[in-house]
Amino acid sequence: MRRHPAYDPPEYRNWTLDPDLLHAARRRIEDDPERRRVVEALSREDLEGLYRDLLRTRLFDIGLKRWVRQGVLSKAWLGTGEEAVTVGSVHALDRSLDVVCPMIRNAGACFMMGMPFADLFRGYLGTPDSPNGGRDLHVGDLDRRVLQPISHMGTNVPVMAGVGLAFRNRGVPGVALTWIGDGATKTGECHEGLNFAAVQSLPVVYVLQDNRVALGTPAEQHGAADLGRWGEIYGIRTWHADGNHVLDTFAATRLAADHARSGQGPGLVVARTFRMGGHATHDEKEARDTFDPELFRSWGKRDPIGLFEGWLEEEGIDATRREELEEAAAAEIEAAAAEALLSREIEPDPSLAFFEGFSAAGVLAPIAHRGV
Ligand SMILES: Cc1ncc(C[n+]2csc(CCOP(=O)(O)OP(=O)(O)O)c2C)c(N)n1
Ligand SMILES: [Mg+2]
Repeated sequence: MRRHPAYDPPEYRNWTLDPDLLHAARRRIEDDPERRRVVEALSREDLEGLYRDLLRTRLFDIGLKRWVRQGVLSKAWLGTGEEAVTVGSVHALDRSLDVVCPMIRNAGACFMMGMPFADLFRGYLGTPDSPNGGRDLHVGDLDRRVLQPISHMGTNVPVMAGVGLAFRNRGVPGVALTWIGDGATKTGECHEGLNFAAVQSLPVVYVLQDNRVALGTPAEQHGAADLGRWGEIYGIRTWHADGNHVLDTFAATRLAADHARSGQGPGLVVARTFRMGGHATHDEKEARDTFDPELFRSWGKRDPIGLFEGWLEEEGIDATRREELEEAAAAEIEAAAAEALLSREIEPDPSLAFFEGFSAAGVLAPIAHRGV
């Protein structure tokens, strides 16, 4: 993809493909018969779809970062370098049936489930026409099977166990999927939710997005030194994934989702990755000061988009076709950002200041009428 020197991490600016990394990515799929079967079933259209969504996820983040630089926003939470975790796992789902609850670093899941980009930008702007009326930058849309998270880490884990329970009780063959940060693994809610999902054998997929940091605390210091065998504690079947390899995350999540959908209980995908920036745009320097520069260097070589371009080249999806897809994605995001900015003209309804809480029936109605 075209690099964006003003917004990209320095490691991405003059990015070139390391053939050894591409070779290792191939081996990872080819040496595992189950993953190989899942990846070989992908059509050219599917591969282009994965690429398009990687680009859209990166370009959406760049759009937000530009707004921060321009003073439109005070900060933004980005997923730079972690895009393949979100894109691979959402593509592994049945998007007409399954429900996701994306954390802030998984914002790409919202548009992959069908939410308009302009609405995601409006969520950040807090305009009255944003999906939650401007109340929170976390957004969702139950009609599009996206459950809006709250800011409190770990709370999505039991909530999605509840969605899985609803699926089972109503005889709907859906899967509930959410992501868990390495830091969030330390919350009580996370523990309770995983335990409940496991003992009830619920159709839930948890994707552990292990970027080895929580805010400014490295995983070794917050007590998550090795999460590789974490699922065993709960008796949850685990698939390990290279979180910078979109096809590996896709294949691992598809296997976990098949397992959960067939009634065998929850699945855990442990995806190792790295945050190529700060917790948000305000502390990028702190992240650079916290981590060994070698980590940025080695993970920078593993840009999930660049690596997948190497794969696509070998599949005959050449630079000309990739540029077409990129131009379309960039135009789409550009138009959505411009559209969302217009929403700043809308006067908020003063009665929103006296908001008295949701009625339970109101919140549950959209999911109830879909038989979830
Ligand atoms: C219960 C709770 N405690 C603290 C916070 C403040 N907080 C927000 S994000 C974050 C770190 C999250 O780390 P991790 O789960 O690894 O996710 P990442 O940001 O790395 O994607 C913290 C401590 C919070 N939102 N909720
Ligand atoms: Mg983390």
